[in-house]
Amino acid sequence: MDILHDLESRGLIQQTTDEAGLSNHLAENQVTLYCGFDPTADSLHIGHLLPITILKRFQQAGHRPIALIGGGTGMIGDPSGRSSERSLNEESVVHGFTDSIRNQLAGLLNFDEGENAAVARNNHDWLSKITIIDFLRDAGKHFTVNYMLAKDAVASRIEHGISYTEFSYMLLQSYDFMKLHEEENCTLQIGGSDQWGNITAGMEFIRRTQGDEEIKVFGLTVPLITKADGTKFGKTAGGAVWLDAKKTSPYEFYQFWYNTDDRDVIKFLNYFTFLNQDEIAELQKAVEENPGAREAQKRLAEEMTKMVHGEAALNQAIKISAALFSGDVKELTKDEIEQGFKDVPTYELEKQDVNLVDLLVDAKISSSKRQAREDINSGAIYINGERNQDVQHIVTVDDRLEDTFTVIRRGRRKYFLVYFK
Ligand code: 629
Repeated sequence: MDILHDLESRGLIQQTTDEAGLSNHLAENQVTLYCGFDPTADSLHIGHLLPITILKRFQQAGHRPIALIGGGTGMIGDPSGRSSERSLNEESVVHGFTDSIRNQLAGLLNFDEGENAAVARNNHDWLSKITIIDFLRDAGKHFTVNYMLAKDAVASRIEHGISYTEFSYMLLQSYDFMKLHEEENCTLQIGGSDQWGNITAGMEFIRRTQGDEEIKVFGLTVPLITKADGTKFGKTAGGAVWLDAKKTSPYEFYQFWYNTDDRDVIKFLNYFTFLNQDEIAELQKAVEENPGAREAQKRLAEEMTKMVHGEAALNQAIKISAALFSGDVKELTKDEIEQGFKDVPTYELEKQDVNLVDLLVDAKISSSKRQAREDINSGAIYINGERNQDVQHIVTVDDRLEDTFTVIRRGRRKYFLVYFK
């Protein structure tokens, strides 16, 4: 199957500027394409994953992807898809974000394989060098304000206001497409559907500056990801799902995908994974016949965690998930306990022996001493996975995992962590 049909069958194409033309262009050439990522945080998040996998799909089909890091545009702020003005970050902050994001992209795309190795470029390299006079003459003159006002990103902000800074953003992104077309023979820009206006502005700019009717440049956007329950994709109670393991642990990342709704899981397998149609059809059957087994969710979580964090982190995530499910937490390492119990109520105290009843009350696991004794007597209290029915029990070094943690469970699933400093 050719790349466009593969994308289409996965539901990954929102819009293309000239589908037939692009299809021919891809059939006849090794095409250089790009997607841009602005350094607005110290990490990419799950919302960036779709265009990244599209770049990978094009690369696997023999084309050449450029990951453009917006070291320059990140200083300005894209108004696309936003209802209010962004606050500007300090230059040194943007530089720091740029480095982090470049490193992340390096781990996700193949930058060292032969003639279609991925390429990284930073638009700060050229945008920071243009003078204002050249910019207004060479770029500004090709855009009418009328054309710019008609773009969604601007039109939707007219009522509440948009700064001249953000208004100008589309010219910078257009300049990039022109630059990459010139220097890298880049002929296709991809992005989320929020980028349609910026992508088509760039195509317009290339046509006008190169003044050649024969010039072939294309744009392709992927759909906005929606969920069956109507909530926003990529957000959890804890906020965004980041690709940086320090911000969202591989275990949390695994759990995020594992918790996908039955109604969304097949769509997400199509969107995000490299499984083929037969494998996905098998998993669809599994969802229909035995949804309780969550086979499709498990596979999705595995594929995604492996892609972003690697095989070892995936195995850890699986181990933590199994331990938390069975209650058998004794074999977990310090790092695994920290990942698995990050969102669990944690009580800190000095390394010392403590009476279990007192601990249950102090850590707010039981509401009173009387309740604590009742909880212990009734068999509701587990220490590191083992039921403890001794109301006299003293929690000692023997109850500390890695000499630091005591995992207390009350009832079937309610976990608490005692952290001995
Ligand atoms: C210079 C900068 C370019 C081309 C693109 C850009 C960045 C672009 C943008 N993109 C979003 C971002 O940086 O703001 N103006 O966070 C984000 N993108 C990936 C997808 C997106 C988009 O990185 O296109 O739709 C999210 O899925 O919002 O020359």
